[in-house]
Amino acid sequence: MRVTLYLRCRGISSTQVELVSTGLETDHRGILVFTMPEGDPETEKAGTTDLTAFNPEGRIPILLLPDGRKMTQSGPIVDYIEDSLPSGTGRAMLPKDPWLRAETRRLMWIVAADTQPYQNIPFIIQAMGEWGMVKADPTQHPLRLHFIRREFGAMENIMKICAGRFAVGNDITMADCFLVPQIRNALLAGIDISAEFPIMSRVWQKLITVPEVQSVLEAAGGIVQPFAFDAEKFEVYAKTSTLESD
Ligand SMILES: N[C@@H](CCC(=O)N[C@@H](CS)C(=O)NCC(=O)O)C(=O)O
Repeated sequence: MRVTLYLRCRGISSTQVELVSTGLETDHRGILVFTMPEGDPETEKAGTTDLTAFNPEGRIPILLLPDGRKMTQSGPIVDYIEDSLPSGTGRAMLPKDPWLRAETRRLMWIVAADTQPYQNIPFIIQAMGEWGMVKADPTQHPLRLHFIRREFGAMENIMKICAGRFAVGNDITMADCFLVPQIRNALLAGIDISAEFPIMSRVWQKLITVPEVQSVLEAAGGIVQPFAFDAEKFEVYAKTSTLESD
């Protein structure tokens, strides 16, 4: 979603960067596993739907270039696209001022490196099933709530200084593209961002009026992340799992 928001807000057309949805399966734990879509020409070329043929980490997003090169990680992907575009065209997604560019990237890194990995639901499911972590609804697990609140608190303090109508200043930036999915994820966890993080909440209220953001959110199932895991499989896995892991 970070990359999709960037593409849409930057005004990049589907002839420049085509978005391809992954296939989806659940594993024995009930965790979603992304695969390359059946029937896609790139899947056919690779001869497998296994995502690790495209990204050794087995994660999305993946940027595939016409010459076959593949880039992963949302930050490097948006940086690469941004650096490849003729400058001065379309909506700028990074401030001109070097300090504010650093502020933008600071927020992006806090989301991508310090928030998302620690509140990741597949990780929480595995930790409950295999490593004896306290059991709770994975979407509202205390570990998840702790790390979202810790990092949102930090971003709130940073945004006291750098936010305007958007996360950094008065124009939408890449930082907003990273914040939107993380806020939606916090809403799934039941966190009341208007009560706890008023500046972030003000920026969020503005973001959801931006037509490009609205259409990405609509296509992704709404303002609150509709996370799905296979609860039945998870129950069985959590009861019977041993220390064996994959
Ligand atoms: N740091 C990576 C995170 C990528 C990531 O965790 N993607 C999730 C989907 S939003 C994924 O592919 N999860 C599958 C898995 O963990 O196996 C980035 O910013 O691109």
